[in-house]
Amino acid sequence: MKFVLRSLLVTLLAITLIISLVGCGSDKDKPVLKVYNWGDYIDPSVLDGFEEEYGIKVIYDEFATNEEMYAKIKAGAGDYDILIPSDYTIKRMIDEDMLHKLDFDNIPNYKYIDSRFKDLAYDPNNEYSVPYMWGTVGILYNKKMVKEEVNSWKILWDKKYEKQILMLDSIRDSIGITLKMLEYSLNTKSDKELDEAKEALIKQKPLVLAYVGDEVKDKMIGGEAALAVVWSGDAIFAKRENPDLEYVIPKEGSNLWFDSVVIPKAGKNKKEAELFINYLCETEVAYQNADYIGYASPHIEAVKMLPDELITDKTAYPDDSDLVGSEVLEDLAGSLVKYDRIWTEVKSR
Ligand code: N2P
Repeated sequence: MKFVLRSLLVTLLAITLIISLVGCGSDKDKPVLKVYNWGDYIDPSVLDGFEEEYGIKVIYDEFATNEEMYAKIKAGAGDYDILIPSDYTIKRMIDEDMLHKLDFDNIPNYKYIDSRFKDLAYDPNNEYSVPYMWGTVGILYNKKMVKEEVNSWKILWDKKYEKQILMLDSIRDSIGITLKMLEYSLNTKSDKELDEAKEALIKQKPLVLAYVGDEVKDKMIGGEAALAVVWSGDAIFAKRENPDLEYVIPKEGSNLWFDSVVIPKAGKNKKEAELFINYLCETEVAYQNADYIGYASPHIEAVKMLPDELITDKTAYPDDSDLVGSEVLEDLAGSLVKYDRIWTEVKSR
């Protein structure tokens, strides 16, 4: 009897041990990192690499615009540890005390970031953000469908291209390029200029096939439209798939943008977040990521490793002369409601 009891106890102990060992190895006990990034904006193997190297589970979600991301965080609806917003939205989040200052001792690879991308106006002393990618907004067009020279935003108002035009479903991008078409600043707060932009967008609407997000790439690759407003890296991606496509920054100038990695106060894992930022800035990782997504990297060493055909392509890496007249978006603070009203009105027509 004693023997039976003892072997029963031993078996029980062994089972408990096995359960706890298996439990340790399972995902539920791993530290986690919640990342919120733009759609199609990372090489998935970068995330796998981070999980493997550090044993940290990455929970990854995507947004389509800065405004969508901001609204979610502001509403307390996402406890993300990492966000990758654009310049003007980072400024707004700093002003509203939504971001942690970064501990750069934990991000030694920050040294690889080109100083051209440090201390920019949205984060003047570079305390809150680490540059991720940069680029422009421009027109992607299909040379088989558009036979004339494309050099002005005005072509997006040409009736010849009725229902062959794709606009971005993004308030600052679409109002911004309309303001540039009218030769105004894309940061204007002037009621008169904004009124003109609204009228122009309403006039353009019958020519627009759709207001789109990431699907713009597939639509242009598939030849579904002749002209589209796109972000430069998406143009690189689409041009790789369809050689009939070409990208241009119109002569009136455009939006020059910077997307940077930040740590929101809403998150719970600042240490893991800084580890992740440092990982993104490892040369091999930054190279692999930039090569995969096509967007321009601010990482000096990674850029050196990229294929010649990418770094000599002005779509991704424009010269200063291509950027004449281009502006960086600024946070509009109280004047944002004017833009909101315009966009609501245009979309509801
Ligand atoms: C990629 C998103 C690009 C970000 N789909 C433009 N700032």
